[in-house]
Formats: sequence, structure tokens, C-alpha cells
Amino acid sequence: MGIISRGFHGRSRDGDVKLPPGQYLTHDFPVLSAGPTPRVPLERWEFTVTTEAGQVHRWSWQDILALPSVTPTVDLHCVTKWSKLGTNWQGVSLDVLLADVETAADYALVHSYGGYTTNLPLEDLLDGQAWIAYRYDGEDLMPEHGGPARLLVPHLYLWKSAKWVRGIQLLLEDEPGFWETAGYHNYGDPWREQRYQGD
Ligand SMILES: Nc1nc2c(c(=O)[nH]1)N[C@H]1C(S)=C(S)[C@@H](COP(=O)(O)O)O[C@H]1N2
Ligand SMILES: [Mo]
Repeated sequence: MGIISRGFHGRSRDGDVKLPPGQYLTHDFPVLSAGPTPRVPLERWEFTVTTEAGQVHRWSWQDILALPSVTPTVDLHCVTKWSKLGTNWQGVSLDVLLADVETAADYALVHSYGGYTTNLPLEDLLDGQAWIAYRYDGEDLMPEHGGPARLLVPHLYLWKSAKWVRGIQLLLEDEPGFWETAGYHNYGDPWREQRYQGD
């Protein structure tokens, strides 16, 4: 009686924090990768947006660095139940990258170097909710955490934040990615605890 688990209340030395249901707080930054860390030389690295009409928009590493960047501070929630609060990033907003892209698509399938994919509604990439992040905590993003650049879309479970991001494919119809095909929830809102299909 009377014992309130940190998992439910999210109370901690960090002050009064509220965590999504079923999450616990960690101060580490665990590495979760379904395979080896791909190494892409920066001179060969590119990021593409491909529309449903097959139009390809391309950015080299230099192009990405030349775009205006922002420094979001965000909370991360992994489906394996750890949350890490107040993480500091630098990257380019998807609003900037998608500004000149003409599309009627409602869905996005994100592709990574190494073959990983994950899907989400296009609107979840817009309005200051998602970035192509290339620095973490004041340093170049480490390869194991997705460097040189990863998608950061922190309002969804972290499996949606594709590491080693290579491109975004815009689609008229939704297409499940790697974990979504394996039974993870199609959308993955941590606040609604959408971990697995049927949640
Ligand atoms: N390309 C790629 N991106 C990925 C993954 C992966 O295996 N490959 N794992 C996802 C999962 S399940 C999680 S929880 C986070 C982990 O990010 P981290 O290793 O930086 O903590 O990356 C996501 N992005
Ligand atoms: Mo994960």
C-alpha cells in the first residue's frame, strides 16, 4: 500500500516529470540497432525525398549542412520502455526539406542505409515535429546512434526515428516498415501506449 512506482508516476530527482504509461526514466543512452552500423563516407552520403510521381529531390552532405538548422530539446521514448528526457540535438527541420516538394501523398516510408525502414503519416513529419538530426549533445552524431544523420520524430516511439537515414518515400497509400511488419503498432504514440498491433 502507498508505494507509487516511478514507472507510473515518473517522479525522479529530475523533478516532477510525467512519463508516458509503462515507461521508466533512464539517464543512459541505450543503443538499439537491428543489425550492424552502416558506414557511409560523407562524400557519398545523400538524402533524398521521392514523391509518389517518382520525382527525386536530392541533398548532399554539404547541402544539408548549408540549410538552416535548429536545436530541439526533446524527450525520447523507446518501446522497450526506457525514456530519456531533455536530449539536445541539432538538425534540419523536415519543414525545410519538404517545403518545395510537390506531393499529394499522405504517407511516408523512411529508408535507412543498411535497409531499415519505418512508416508514418506525412503530417507527422511537418509543423516542427521532425528533423534530420546530425549533432547530439554538442557533438557530431555518433555512428551507433545513427550518425552521420538520423530522423528524429520524438512524439512517436523511437523506432520511428530511423538511424542512418537515407531518404523518405512519399506514398498515396500507407506501407508498413521493418518493425511495423513484425507486429509493432502502425502509428506508435507513446502517450496512448501504442506498442504493438491491436494496442
Ligand atoms: N536504421 C535503423 N534505425 C533505427 C533502428 C534500427 O535498427 N535501424 N532501431 C530503432 C529503434 S527500435 C530504436 S529504439 C531507436 C534506438 O535509437 P538509439 O540506438 O540511438 O537509442 O532507433 C530506431 N532507429
Ligand atoms: Mo526500439
